[in-house]
Amino acid sequence: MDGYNHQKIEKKWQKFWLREKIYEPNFKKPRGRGKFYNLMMFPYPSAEGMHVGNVYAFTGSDVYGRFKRMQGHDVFEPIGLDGFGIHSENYAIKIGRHPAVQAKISEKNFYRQLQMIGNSFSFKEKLETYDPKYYKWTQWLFIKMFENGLAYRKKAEVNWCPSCKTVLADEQVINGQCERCGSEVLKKELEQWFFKITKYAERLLKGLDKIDWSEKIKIAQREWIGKSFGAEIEFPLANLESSITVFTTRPDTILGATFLVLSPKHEIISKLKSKISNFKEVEDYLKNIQNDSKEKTGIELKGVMAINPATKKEIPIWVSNYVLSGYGTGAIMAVPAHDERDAEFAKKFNLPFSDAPLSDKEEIIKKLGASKKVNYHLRDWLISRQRYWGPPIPMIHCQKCGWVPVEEKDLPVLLPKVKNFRPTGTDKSPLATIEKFYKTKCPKCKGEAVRETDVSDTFLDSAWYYIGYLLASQNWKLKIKDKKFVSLIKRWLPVDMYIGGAEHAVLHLLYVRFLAMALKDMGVVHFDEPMKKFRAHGLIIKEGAKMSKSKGNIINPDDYIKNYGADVLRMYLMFMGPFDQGGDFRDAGILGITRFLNRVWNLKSKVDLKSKIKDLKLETLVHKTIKKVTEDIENLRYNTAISALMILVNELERQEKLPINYYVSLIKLLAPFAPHMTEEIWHKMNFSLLEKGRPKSIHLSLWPKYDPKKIKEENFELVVQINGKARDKFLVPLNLSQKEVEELTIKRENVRKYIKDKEIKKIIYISNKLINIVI
Ligand code: ANZ
Ligand code: ZN
Repeated sequence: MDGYNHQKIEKKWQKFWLREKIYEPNFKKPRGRGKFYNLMMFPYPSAEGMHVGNVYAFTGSDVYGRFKRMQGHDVFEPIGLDGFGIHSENYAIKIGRHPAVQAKISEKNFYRQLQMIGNSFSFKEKLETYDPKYYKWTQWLFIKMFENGLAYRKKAEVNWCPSCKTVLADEQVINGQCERCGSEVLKKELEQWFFKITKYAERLLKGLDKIDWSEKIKIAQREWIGKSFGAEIEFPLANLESSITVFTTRPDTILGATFLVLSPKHEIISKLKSKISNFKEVEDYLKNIQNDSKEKTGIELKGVMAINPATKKEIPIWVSNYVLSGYGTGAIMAVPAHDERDAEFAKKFNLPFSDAPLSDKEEIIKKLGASKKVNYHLRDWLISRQRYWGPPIPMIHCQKCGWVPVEEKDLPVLLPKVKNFRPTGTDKSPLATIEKFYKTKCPKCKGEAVRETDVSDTFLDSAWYYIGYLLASQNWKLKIKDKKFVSLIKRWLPVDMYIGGAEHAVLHLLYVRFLAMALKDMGVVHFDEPMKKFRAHGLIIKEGAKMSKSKGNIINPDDYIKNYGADVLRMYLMFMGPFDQGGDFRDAGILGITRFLNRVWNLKSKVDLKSKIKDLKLETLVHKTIKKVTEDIENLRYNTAISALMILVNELERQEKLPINYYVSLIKLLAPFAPHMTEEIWHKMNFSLLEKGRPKSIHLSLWPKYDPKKIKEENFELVVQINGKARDKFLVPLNLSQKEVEELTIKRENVRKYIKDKEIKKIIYISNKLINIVI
């Protein structure tokens, strides 16, 4: 570009924005049209630095934030690092550097890159989850959860990743594999800390109806919560006083229930010990059971029978690994004729099928005296991790007083810097080997006590960081419960727009909602839903292939920014496709964007202050472009917004002289995508003189408005006749197909009330004029 040195110019404006605090909101009194909290999922700082996928997500979020700012909102767009956790720690282990040392190195690199991409971040409020100032509050939250009965310990069969050497929450096991490292996850029986997310199952489900979130995320959460309606039915045991209760969603199939199946953990098994004739074999089976085995195994409890309460017939009782202990009652009635899993099991063990008819659902429940029952698949959130790189769980165990939380004045419980930070592979974290750390006094009785040595799940760090940024805005001087802070929360939360990856659907995005609900019940926040709007972004591939180190096709954003500039990279990324769908990164596309920005830059030489040309066609195009870009950005259709700008530039280039306001509109519409170049033009051309308040930055100037009168309507008034009588008329875009016009017409209430359920015999359409429906 003529006289455009992107390396120099981009740096210059980045410094200017910081120095002039262009992107720092007024926390006390939001300006203009009020606050707009524009949040993007913060990255975990991998050592390789920022991935182009991060740049893509962050740019997409930033375009929206810049747009809102120019629409007059006081935008808060913070950034930080989700630096605690297994991922960062695994990398540190791999290269043999202490995670705390590595964190500082990655941090520096990340902030350098985050600076380079030219986002309108409020850098003053940045935070890192491994900063004691931050995790003090992560620990405080844990204690609040404990005090409110939402954190508890239980012994349970939990997921164990043999490679990460720690337990994992259910959400962190994807198709039986560790979400972090991909290893096959095993089961282990351990006593651990859990958060009672199940208490909020119904609220988490209901809340989905009132938030504006990507539909796929809502679907995933609904499925994960897994509400099902059914009944608990009692099956008496033959010749015994006891019974087995099953949970079924199909009580209507009960006539076909030919046997019962218990989970291997079912307590009745040991209670029936003296009645079970093959108890020794049963015990052997239970001992050797492979929980992670995909194959259905099982054994019959011989010597005992259950009675089907509907048929009164005696049916056998089996134990099998396909019945889960944590769901329903841990016992099922097997209906091989209607249930595939039961059928598979029945075939394998030669158990009877029955072709009995279905019963009436409601009636059978009444007749059997069974109770209706709602179940959720959601399990409590396993919070403990047997790892080093996380916030120590702030609990103390005392022989006399049991579990006692650390006192608030003693927070944070600092993570000690230890040489041997590697996971031990036992069910204890490395902190359990450090006497100086775990030996302590009981806060209650002052007697000898020991600290919890596990750390908490990284997902707890990220479940409240949107509040953390507000703590950072007050230099960490306020406490969460301070009146002043509570009013800051009221002023700035919930988050208005949240953008991030869909892979977090039932992880972070579920936890963050749960924690907000818990905090609301504790009186800390005033909302149930922390993010009013969430949009998932798409993913980027390179020349048709997934990016990976082994393929050597990783895109390093640094190189592109250096060679082409952040503006070009940003704009290219946004132009690749609809933001929610990602796209295919091709170098050839980069050159197209470079040329385009070049043309915008060169156009400024045609700007004429005195130009009086009145070109109606051009004026219409400018107004239409404003309308289109405005609507497209609002809906994250950045690619089509950019296309519209390209069309406008083509037209503007044809002019000999350019009216100044057309050019100003163009660069304003372009500003969210190419923030540096447009800022340079804004200053070079002194455009601030044209605007009230003389904004110091194009990014504080006002978004262009279009005049609806100047956009010639491309509609016509369609006359609707029914059996030849005019019954309705409405505006329809010109040149639709007959089918499209028919569809619009049939939907009209005015039309429907005539048609009702009568058959349509014929439709006659006179293009761009009239439609006649014959009934
Ligand atoms: C008889 C039946 C007949 C069933 C039929 C289904 C279909 P949801 O809640 O939708 O996942 N079930 C109940 N508890 C179970 C457990 N602990 N482990 C494994 N399976 C269990 O499905 C509930 C259904 O899953 C229940 O309804 C039960 O099988 C089974 F044609 O009962 B059904
Ligand atoms: Zn004590």
